[in-house]
Amino acid sequence: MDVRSAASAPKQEIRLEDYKAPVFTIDKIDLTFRLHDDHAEVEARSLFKMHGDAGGALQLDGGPFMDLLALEIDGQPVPADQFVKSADFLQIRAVPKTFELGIITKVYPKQNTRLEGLYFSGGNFCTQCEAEGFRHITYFPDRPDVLTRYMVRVEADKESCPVLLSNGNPKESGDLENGRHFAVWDDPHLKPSYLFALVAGDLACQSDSFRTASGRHVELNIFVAERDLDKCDYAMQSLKRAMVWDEEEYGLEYDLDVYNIVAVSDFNMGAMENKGLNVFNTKYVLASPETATDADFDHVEGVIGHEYFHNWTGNRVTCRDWFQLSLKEGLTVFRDQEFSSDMTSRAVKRLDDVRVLRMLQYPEDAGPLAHPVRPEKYIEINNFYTTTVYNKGAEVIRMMHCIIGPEAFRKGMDLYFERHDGQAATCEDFATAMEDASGVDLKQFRLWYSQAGTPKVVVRRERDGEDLILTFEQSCGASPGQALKLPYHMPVRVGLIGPNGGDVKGEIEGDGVWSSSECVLHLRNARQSFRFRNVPEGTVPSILRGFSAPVVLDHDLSDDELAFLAVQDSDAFVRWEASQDLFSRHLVKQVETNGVGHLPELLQQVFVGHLEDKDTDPALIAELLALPSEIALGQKLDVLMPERVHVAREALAKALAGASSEKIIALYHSLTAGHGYTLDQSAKAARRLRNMLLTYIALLPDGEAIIQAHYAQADNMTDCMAALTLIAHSDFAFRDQTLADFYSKWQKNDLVIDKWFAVQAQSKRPDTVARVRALTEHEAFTFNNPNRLRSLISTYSMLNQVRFHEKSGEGYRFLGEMIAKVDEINPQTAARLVAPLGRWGRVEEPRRGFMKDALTSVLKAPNLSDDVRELVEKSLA
Ligand code: B3K
Ligand code: ZN
Repeated sequence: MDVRSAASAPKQEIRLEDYKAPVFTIDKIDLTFRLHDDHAEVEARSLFKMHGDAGGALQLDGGPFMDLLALEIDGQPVPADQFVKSADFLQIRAVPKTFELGIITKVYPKQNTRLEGLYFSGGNFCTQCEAEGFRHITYFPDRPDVLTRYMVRVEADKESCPVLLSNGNPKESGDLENGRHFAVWDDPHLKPSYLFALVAGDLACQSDSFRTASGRHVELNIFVAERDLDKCDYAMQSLKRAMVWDEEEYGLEYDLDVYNIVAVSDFNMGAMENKGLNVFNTKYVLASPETATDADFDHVEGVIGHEYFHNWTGNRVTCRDWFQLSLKEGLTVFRDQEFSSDMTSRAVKRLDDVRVLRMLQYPEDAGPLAHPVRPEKYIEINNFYTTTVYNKGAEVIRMMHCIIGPEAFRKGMDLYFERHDGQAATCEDFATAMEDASGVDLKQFRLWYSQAGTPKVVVRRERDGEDLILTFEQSCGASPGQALKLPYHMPVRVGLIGPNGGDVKGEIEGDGVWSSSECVLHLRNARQSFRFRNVPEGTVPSILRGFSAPVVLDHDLSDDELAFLAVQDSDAFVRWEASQDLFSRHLVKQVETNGVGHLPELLQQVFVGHLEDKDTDPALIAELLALPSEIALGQKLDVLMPERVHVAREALAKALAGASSEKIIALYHSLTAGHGYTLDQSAKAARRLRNMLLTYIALLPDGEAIIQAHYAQADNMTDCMAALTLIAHSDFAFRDQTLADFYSKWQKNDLVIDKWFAVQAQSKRPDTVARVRALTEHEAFTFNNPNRLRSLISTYSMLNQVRFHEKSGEGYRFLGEMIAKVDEINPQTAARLVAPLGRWGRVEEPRRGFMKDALTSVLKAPNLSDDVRELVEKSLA
């Protein structure tokens, strides 16, 4: 069946306010999959119970890519005039109160390039059902509030598919005729269809086991292609660490006899938390020192943890409807962030998370695709797996944690599970549990779920005799469909640093509470003041510690005060933020005046102070030394001027490098000595600092030789990529040869070749857009693999500000063409490429016109998907 010819009518908008509970329950479903080379037959038998007056009809969700072979009620075929089938649904005119529904469908996994439903990847059958993939396997009420018990039988050829997996516990297996075999899986837990999974293929397996606190023996398996078996160890260790962590932090144990993870190379996202059978993108499972960077190892640990934590926050308690997505995603991101903080460095992890939020979520919240953490309407739900739902959603949970405190938060989690285990719940249910456990009123706080946009907070100081008064003003700009915003309840963590660098306390007048050396101020009004009594002259406030609320802060600290905080603050976030603010202030001035001025003494002093700091974690020093990214600087300008930002930032980096070259090189070499490769935190931190120093060394006259040596001597991918990134930016004579050598060395390893594409897409060289276009013709490039598309096209358009915003408009035209092309193959992944073109409001003509032209040209593509159409239309509005 031709995938494109089956296009259905455009989808209608779905609204939260229209939610209606299902009028039936399903006691159980028995599924049989008969997998064949060119198709699969799926037999589904479900026990329905209708409640109330449903008018006697039953409507099931379906999809345009499957054939209906049989339809029965209680064993009797349903006559053709008793049902209607469209591309998207199946309606049976009249059904009894209770009945068994039998359906046989035929699907075509090898033709499924959308990677949703049942598809084929790297020689294996696998599924992706969240959010609405199950309806492409069989007709079913494919909504998260229909929970049922699944029994699954898989039949396939024994030689090509020796491994047969589904959710739950293994029940039975055996041989069949004609070289085929079967396996039966029984999942005792109720679950919605989006958590269904099946995998069948020829996979190797790394096994281990875990004993839960209450004594359950759990078999742990990671299934990968045979050639990747040596790269699963870190994922397995991470899984065991996650299991221990959830027991210790939340008292949550695993609840099946097996935990299976399968890694596939063609996957639309990072991973999927299917009950007992996680399916992962290989990127978040496979890691070895030769092929993965330290950041890759951290991501593996984070995503393994994330999917594991979903077993409770997502699976045991799931979402009532997709508007509640952040109920599971925001909460689970918060949990994985905390897990990673405990496993690595809390301070540095927080900076990483804040950076991601500002780089991806803030632009979303400020642009045409802005939506609340709990959206109110959507056309294509897959478009709402956004950084707002995930990352801002996690910040919302973090703020609750800060407002009610860790003990009450844990009590609230316990209460949430006590009340909602086995149910489909709402964000409101979660907030209520937190409120009931803490006794804190979170009514106003709930605005974080319903209002879109990043609030701005302006803080000003006043002295009144011995007292310091901080006055805060909060506001939030209009966003699509929301002109006016009400003030939020936001927690602002504040410390006071006395003139000698020590903490100062001053009794607060206003809604704030001290705990040890800092306090939490509760902002609830548009304008609110707090008086701190008896604060010594020269005290500097340290505001928004730990980035306690996802806002844009505008303060009145002087450059000298920022420099003081950058060195003295005990809060790592404010230290880093103060350094960044200091650099940004200078750079924004340079951009606005198109200046190439001198290096201010103060900036150099702060930079040298960081270089000479022997007391701080080297990973944090690395971040303190980093200049704000071009994207972060761009956000500080009313009108984005990408070239000026690039030139000003390069000039400052070069000046800083030049002024401290000896110190930089000495520190670089001191970190080299005696460090054999290990994955210890201290070794990772040393590599982070050393590789940060290398970015400055690249700007020195003798930098080329050091970088060449760094590359040649690298015994791990972290060091190798640090050098290769700089080489790809450079005019070094050995540039092209190095890239060619890297390619031939790694051409059989897809994840490493993704890095090779990404490093070229990130290059700031003026010829980048032409090279990126040429790379789409490279033998290793394919439009069918989402990782490859992201490594080249998303890296270029989302991370390379100056080269994407080429004045010629070529970057925009290229992206527009790519979106249309990818949409023919994989609409979900195509839709994820759209956002950069929607940011035309931040640039001036001619760029603005070119961006809109690129969007308009996408709309002209024949058979455009609902996924892409929804985002492009909103982006043009
Ligand atoms: N829950 C999945 C995401 C599914 C996306 C569907 N388009 C991964 C995760 O957040 O863990
Ligand atoms: Zn998730």
